[in-house]
Amino acid sequence: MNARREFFKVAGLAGGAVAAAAVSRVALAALPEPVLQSSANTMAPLVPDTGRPYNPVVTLNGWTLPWRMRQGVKEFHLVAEPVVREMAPGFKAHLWGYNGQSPGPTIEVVEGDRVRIFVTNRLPEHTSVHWHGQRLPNGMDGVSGLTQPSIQPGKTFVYEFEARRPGTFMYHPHADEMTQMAMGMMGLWITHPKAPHPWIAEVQHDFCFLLNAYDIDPGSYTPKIMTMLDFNLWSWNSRVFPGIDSLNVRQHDKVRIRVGNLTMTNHPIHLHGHEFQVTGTDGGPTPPGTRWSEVTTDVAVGQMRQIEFVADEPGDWAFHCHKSHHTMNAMGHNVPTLIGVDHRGLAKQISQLIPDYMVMGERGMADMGEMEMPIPDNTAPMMTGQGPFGGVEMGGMFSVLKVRKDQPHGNYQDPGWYQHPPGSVAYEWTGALAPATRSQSGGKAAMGANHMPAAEIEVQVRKPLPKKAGSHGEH
Ligand SMILES: [Cu+2]
Repeated sequence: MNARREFFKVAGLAGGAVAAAAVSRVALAALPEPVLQSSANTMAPLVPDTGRPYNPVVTLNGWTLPWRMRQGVKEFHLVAEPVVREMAPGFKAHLWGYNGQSPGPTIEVVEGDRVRIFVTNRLPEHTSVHWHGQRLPNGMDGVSGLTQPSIQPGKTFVYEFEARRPGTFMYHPHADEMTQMAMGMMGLWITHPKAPHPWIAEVQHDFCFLLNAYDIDPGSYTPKIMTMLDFNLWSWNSRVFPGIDSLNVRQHDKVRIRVGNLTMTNHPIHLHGHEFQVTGTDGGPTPPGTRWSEVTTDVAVGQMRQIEFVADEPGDWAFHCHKSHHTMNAMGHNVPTLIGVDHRGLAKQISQLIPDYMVMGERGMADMGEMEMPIPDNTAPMMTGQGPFGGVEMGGMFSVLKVRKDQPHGNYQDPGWYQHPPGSVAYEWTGALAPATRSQSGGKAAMGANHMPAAEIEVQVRKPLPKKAGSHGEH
């Protein structure tokens, strides 16, 4: 007996109720089932089985949201909700996101697709979704109060528009933004071209991730939402190194990487071993005549950038934000610079009072990566990660591009560490060291010796300590 007849029997209904029952079934069928994902692994690309074909992207430590086609419309269902995100092995954060993850799943569509997105709010406060960078009717722009009422907890709203231009886009709330973005609510949107496009290359690997940042005290789980600049976790798709998967590609393949920035500062994204071109910006693909080669590109706040290169150099190539504080995890930001300060005597005295006391920093901060320093539960080490030659001493926005001649196409498995050809690795000099000789040149044209100061001047600088809360700055 089918469910519908069962329903009639139980409800004791007949003839006249059929219309009402049919309506409710249609209403129920109108809402696609939300798909949830709680794993922080990089999921295989979602090859489209309905709608127009395209080459799907790979979301680093993320996934693509499945859809259903309904009368020619591509339907998605986003659920805004609290989530637990593993930001690195051993470190979980209590964030807000979509469909079980922060960031939310990547949405992939094709230029010209009609898209309908159901957004259900399971947060404790109202929200909305802004489709960052899209051409759409004003009322679909998702700015709560301005273009729509906000979505109250428990309610579902429907957004519908045509994906008018190809490119890399983002989505995020436009309601209590400071809180909701600090809590991790954001996602990527990729619009593929509907036909071969003269400015959009065919690539064999198409990666994407969002730059995001959190301020989570060591040992705690929830971001401090009032932080504006002094974040302590700089992440890619809410993961920090060594929790960010490597980008594994086949040698001589063309690679595209799409990056969106939803942090509060810019990030100069740097690739080792290759030059790339910026082939797409917020406005979509760039005309080829405007492109030049770079090894670093700055991604400003709220921007999207696409880079492309041929991965022709085999190896394990660092790929990271070039702000060195962004390749570290949570640390005490008030640690003074102690390089050159010998505190051996001091440490001995303090250790008589506090047996576990350790001094760090007088030879640089590399100690942090080496020493087995006890850290609070649920905390990512400040700089860590083991490579084949030792500690990588990195954290935050850092990953590795792995280029291999035998990486199978369509295979994103980590191939392990690079096997260097003999004689191609930097090595220790074990011969005699010649004594240093001082250069005899006093400088010539621009700055002759007679312009030099008479005596050497040694400058000692110490940065002022941050102001205590409640104290007033002097002007
Ligand atoms: Cu950065």
